[in-house]
This record gives sequence, C-alpha cells and structure tokens, in this order.
Amino acid sequence: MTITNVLAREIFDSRGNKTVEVQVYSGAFYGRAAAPSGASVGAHEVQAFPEGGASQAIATFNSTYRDKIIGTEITYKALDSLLAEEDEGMQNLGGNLSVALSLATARLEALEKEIQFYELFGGSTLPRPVGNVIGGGVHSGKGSPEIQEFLCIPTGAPSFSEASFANSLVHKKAGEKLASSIKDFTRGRNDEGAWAPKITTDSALQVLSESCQEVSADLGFEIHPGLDVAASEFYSDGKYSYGHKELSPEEQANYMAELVEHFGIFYLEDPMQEDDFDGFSELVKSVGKKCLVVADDLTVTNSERLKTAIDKEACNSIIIKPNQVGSLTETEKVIKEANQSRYASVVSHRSGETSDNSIAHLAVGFSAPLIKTGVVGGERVAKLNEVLRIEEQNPELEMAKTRI
Ligand code: 2PG
Ligand code: MG
Repeated sequence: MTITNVLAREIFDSRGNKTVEVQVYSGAFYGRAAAPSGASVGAHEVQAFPEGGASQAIATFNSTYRDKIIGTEITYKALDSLLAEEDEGMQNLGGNLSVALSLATARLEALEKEIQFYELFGGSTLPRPVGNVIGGGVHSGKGSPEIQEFLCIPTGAPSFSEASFANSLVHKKAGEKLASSIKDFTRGRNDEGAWAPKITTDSALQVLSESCQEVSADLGFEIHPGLDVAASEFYSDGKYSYGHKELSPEEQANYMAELVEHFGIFYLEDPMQEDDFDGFSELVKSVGKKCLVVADDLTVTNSERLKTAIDKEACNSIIIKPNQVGSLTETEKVIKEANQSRYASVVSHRSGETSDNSIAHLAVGFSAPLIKTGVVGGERVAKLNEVLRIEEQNPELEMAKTRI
C-alpha cells in the first residue's frame, strides 16, 4: 500500500503559538499527528521550523515535498529515509514538520495493519508518570525559582491509574499548601500546568517533599520528589546564577548532590549545563546509585550525543522527545541504544503541547519506564488519558520497572 495524499496545516499549541499538524492518507483512511514546541530548547536540537516559522515549513512542503511523498510505501521507515535524503539536516522543513509526517505515517501504518499505534513497536509494559507540581525557570514568571520543574514520581504505585491519580493528589496538596503559606498566591499555573508561585527554591522543595510524603502516607505507596533543573537556562560565563548567589560548576554539582541527599530526590534532570558531560559524570558517581540522573539538553534524543554520554557514564536515564531529532526512526534508534545500556528512557512532552497523544503510544510501545507529561491541562491529560485507555484495554500489561 502507498500514501495517496498528505495534508499539512497550521494549528495552535497550548501557548497559542502556531505549530503544524499533518494527515497522511491511504484512500479514505488517514493517520494524523501534530508537533509540540519547547521553551527551554537545547542548543543541539534540530531546528523546529525553518526561518518563517510554521507557515514557511508548510509552504515549502506543499511546493517541493508533498508530491515526492505521495506514492511512498506506508511505513514510517520508508517515509523517514525519503525525508533524510531529500531534506538533509531538516534544513527546509524543520524538525516539527518532519516529525509530524513521521508520526502520522506510523499511525496510518498501524491502521493498515489493524493494530493499535503502540503495537507497531512491540509494547510490553506501562510507563510510570512523572508529574509536574511547581514550576520556575523559563516556563514560569518573574520571582519563581530558577529550577524549572519540581516533579513527583509515584515509584511504588501498582498501576498506571493509581500512579496518575497520586500525581494529581500531590499537585492539589501542593496547591493548598502554597495557598495557605503565600498571602498573594493567585493559584496561577505555568506553561505545563505546574503552580507558579513567587517562592524560593528551598521553599518549593519543602512544599513538594511534604506533599509527596503526605499523599504517599494516604495512598500507602512511595512517591518521590524529582527535579528538572534545566541548568543551561541560568548558566553563562562559567557560572550558574541563582539571583542572590552564583555557583561555579563544582559548587553546582555539590549543591545538586546535597538536594538529592536532603530531600530524597529520585529523579534529577539536567543538573548541569548542556555541554558539561564531565559534570554529569561526577553526579552519576556521587548520587547515581540512588537517583536517576536524567539527560535532556545534554543528549537531545541524538544518537551521537547519547554515545558520548554512555562512554563518559554521564547519566543513567535519558529524555526522549521525538521533535528534538525530527524523526521516529531516529527516536526509536536512541531508545533502543539507551535500553541496551540499561538507561531508563523517559518519553516526554514539550512545554508547548497539542492534544496529540502519540507520546503515550511511544512510551508503551518502547516499554519506557517513565512518561513525563505533567498533571493538569487538556494537552497534558490527553496523554495520561490515552495510557489509561491502553491500560484498561490490556489488563495483562504490567508497570515497567524503574531501574537505577
Ligand atoms: C523539558 C521540557 C518539558 P521544554 O525541559 O524537559 O518539560 O521543557 O519543552 O520547554 O524544553
Ligand atoms: Mg528538561
């Protein structure tokens, strides 16, 4: 079977910015996918759009690429290899249009095979959800902490439904604590639905850790705090700037290790800036036995950068964001390489999202131990609800083991 038509359109993401959505057809049937966008974008990611944004990507696609794709075999691998030949480095279309084409073709491929999307990749376990509770950094406003995400991970939850329910309770509990301790707290939320108070890092960690402990005691299973530091966003000229203080790379690594010890942090994403493989390695040595040291901006879902990270033992877990690399084939390659090194894959949303739920299927399909997709907001729960549907339809699927 071959692709008979392709439509690309502009739609809005959750920030109200324009992004792209694609429908790939076989006769009257189609697969559809949309691409998200980041705010804390890694320097080594593929460019999301060419100059001129979403509309330019679509105009170029319609004038130069659409006709080449029509007639291609309906497999994401065939589509991705055609695009790799015709648009080297995704210079013309950008990673967002490429990845939307790739995912939409994969969805159509599953439809043709009369299987669920996740089944295209195997799929033997359910992921554990990483919830975003309090936010700072470039996802929140002035006065919020420099650290971008204060997260929770229900490590002891027996099922996905109980795990995602736990995350929503932690989010609610933290909201109540912030409302009672901050006089002018507006209940404002940031790009990913996390609370965005004017608060110090230490107070945010305190609220997060108490909320995890209290909900954990109520539900009877472990819930651990986590952080996405997104350290590149406040690093420049050899220093990490925390408003009132500046830290050298060595001091930053020590500070991160202290937080892990003091708050029982189970998940530590991007604790060092995006080119500091050695700083990451130091942290793996000091806290990597008790904590996931997660690479995001460091590895940007890129096989070459993952190889460097593996050689240097710079992490023990890796963020997977298909639009960082612009193709499902490349994404699959990186997850498989991470699995071979026993690195925990975390299939992740972006801060600017759509209601597309593809990452739910990728997390299940590639048996990723974790899915990071926030707690509240329609574009976040679109993914959580899809995993709930998969769980309900496949009671034999067990929760993935979260190894360290
Ligand atoms: C991150 C992501 C998602 P962004 O840093 O992990 O939380 O943010 O999409 O802005 O890069
Ligand atoms: Mg990150």
